[in-house]
Amino acid sequence: MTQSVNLTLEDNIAVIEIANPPVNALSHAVRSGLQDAFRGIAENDAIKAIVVYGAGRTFVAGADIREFGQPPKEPFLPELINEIESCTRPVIASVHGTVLGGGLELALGAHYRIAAPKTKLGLPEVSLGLLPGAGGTQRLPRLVPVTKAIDMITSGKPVSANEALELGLIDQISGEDDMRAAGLAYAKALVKQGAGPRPVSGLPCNTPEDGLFDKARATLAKKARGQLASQKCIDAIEGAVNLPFAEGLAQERALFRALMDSDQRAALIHAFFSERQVGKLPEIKDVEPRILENVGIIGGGTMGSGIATSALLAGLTVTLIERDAEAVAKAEGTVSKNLAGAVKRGKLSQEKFDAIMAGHFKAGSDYDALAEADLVIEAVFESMDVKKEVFGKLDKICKPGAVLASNTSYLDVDEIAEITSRPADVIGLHFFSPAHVMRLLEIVVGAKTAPDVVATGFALAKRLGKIGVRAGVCDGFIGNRILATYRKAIDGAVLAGASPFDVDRALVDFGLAMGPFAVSDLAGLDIGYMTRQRLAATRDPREVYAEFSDKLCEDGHHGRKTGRGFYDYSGEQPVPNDDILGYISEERAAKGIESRSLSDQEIIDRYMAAMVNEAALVVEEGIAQRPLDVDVTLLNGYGFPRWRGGPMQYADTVGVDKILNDIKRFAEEDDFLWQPAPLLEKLAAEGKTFASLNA
Ligand code: 3H9
Repeated sequence: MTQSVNLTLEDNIAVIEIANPPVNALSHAVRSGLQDAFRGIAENDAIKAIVVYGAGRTFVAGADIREFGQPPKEPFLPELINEIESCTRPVIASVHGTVLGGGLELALGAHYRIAAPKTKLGLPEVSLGLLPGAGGTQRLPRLVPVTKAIDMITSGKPVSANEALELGLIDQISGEDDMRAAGLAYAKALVKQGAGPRPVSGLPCNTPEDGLFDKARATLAKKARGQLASQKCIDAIEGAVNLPFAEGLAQERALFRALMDSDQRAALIHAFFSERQVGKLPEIKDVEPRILENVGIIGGGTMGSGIATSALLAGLTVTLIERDAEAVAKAEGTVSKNLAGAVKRGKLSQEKFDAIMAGHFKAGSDYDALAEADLVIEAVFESMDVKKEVFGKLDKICKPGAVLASNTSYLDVDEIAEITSRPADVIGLHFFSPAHVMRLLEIVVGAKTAPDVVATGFALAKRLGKIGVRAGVCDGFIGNRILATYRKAIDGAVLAGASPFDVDRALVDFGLAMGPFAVSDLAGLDIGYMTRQRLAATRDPREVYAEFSDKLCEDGHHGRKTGRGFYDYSGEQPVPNDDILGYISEERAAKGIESRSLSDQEIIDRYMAAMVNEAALVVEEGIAQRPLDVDVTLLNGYGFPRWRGGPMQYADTVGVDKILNDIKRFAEEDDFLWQPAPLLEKLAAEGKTFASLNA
């Protein structure tokens, strides 16, 4: 046995504790320890039953993901679980916390299951590009209806202890949280009843409704577009229904191994660890964040109201400031509507909603109400003059130590900070719309921002359930700066001969949630227009500037909000606005460009090369601390397909040298836009990956 597995005996019951903090993952040491424990038990006839439980905050949250990608070491989990299931005395899994993946599979290999009331049980492997590979796809549909097994395995979403009990996934909910004691009491009762082993593998598989698998495959082809794992999950579950247990298990294993070798698995696990790594910065290690209870928000438009909603849902007190009574009423209405939506979706109780509206949320037009705020987030019109006016006022009113934040998405946070007498307290907090839904928060650190203000930004992100990414000051920070460049590349593809609709389709097929032109319509074409106007004076004359978006905007078409942009929204479904093709061909003619046909692959290559190249500059300049910060930003704020892991992971997957060669190829057409980033050239020359810079 190992230190991470401890065996004790009590009244002829063997009690096995798994102690591998933080989440009792089934590392090699844990698997070996469990095997030793069960082999010892097999030789001791005096033992009447076995209880397995987890020390600390949870039972087992799965296989040890850190071991993935390394050569597997025996004992392998599927065989170990089979060995446990074949134990001749009853085995009881006494579980609490998050019983996930291999953890639930281990519990399914036990003969009886008892859970603490707040336990969550699930098989989230699909979100790591895998399927449950230790019997989960075979044992689960033997206990719960096949539809439910499909739902749990392909969504990865856990069920509550109550639902698990109703489904027959567990046998009991314990009356106490001490799972050693609860497991022992259950074991003693079973021994007293003379209950024997009850292997799930010996049960017949539940029978699915006709056509269930085909229906599930078709649904997932849309819902989980491009993802390998969800389709393979269905194959494995179908095996549970059609094959004897051992054969189904062998098929599950083969499917699991194939997924383990896939780029999607590597990308999704990269995303998992990057999101946990992104907030770990030397700058804030051991730095206490400032107190954060009362939040002030200036501006009650879509963004300000969204931020207010997010803060209120996290239990913070919010004071929102708007210009006049009419704007105040409008903002109150938006926040209340957002919160009512949360009640409807079961994210907020009606009592909490009432309490928020009665006391935790105030809106008015007097800045003095912000005197006691711990943090004020400005979300007013994106203009430096307007922002400076707001920060001048905040400087006079806010208490010493209050954090003063701007939600600007492009502007110079240092310039804003300098208007105040306390630049160390000023930070950028760039939320993404809708702010109560989107998970990304860019935390923009100015030249003088104090470390505890940075730590407060990260503490806020955590409190709001968001992922905070540290960004440096530049036009557009990490995300919008990269977006501006890849947007130029695809505008270039359109000028060269593709239509905006070709571009959107190719990139949606590549895995983006929406095509970039459809996204512009959603955001409002006037937003990008204003940014381009702001930067017009500094534009390099060598840039081939695409004008068709500006023309559309100047003609009054601002996208969805005006009913027309790149697409026409007057019908039930958006349809391409073919008028745009006229603007584009006029522009091509004026610029002397002969239109040619571009393959989908070329569109994707241009898009990705521009994204990776700008990202390399962003990393090189320290705007993003590491490549992983770029990946987390693009994954959580820009609809980049999670199963591709982000642009830097993508570059590592296809090869940094391939991206560099693409850039050189495109430079033959436009050598101003396509200038390789020195970091990209260096990595390619040294045969290194972006991931090598993450450590
Ligand atoms: C599987 O089981 C395959 C099997 O079917 C077949 C095998 C043959 N391994 O998220 P947190 C670390 S696939 C290693 O911040 P929370 C995590 O990196 C697995 N490490 O806490 C972090 O480390 P650090 C299926 C893991 O309370 C620390 O634990 N299971 C693992 O917000 C705390 O994590 C899953 O997919 C792991 N399995 O959330 C579950 N899990 O402190 C994945 C976590 O150094 N895990 N760590 O940054 C989760 O969903 C969440 O971590 C959990 C806790 C809900 C458990």
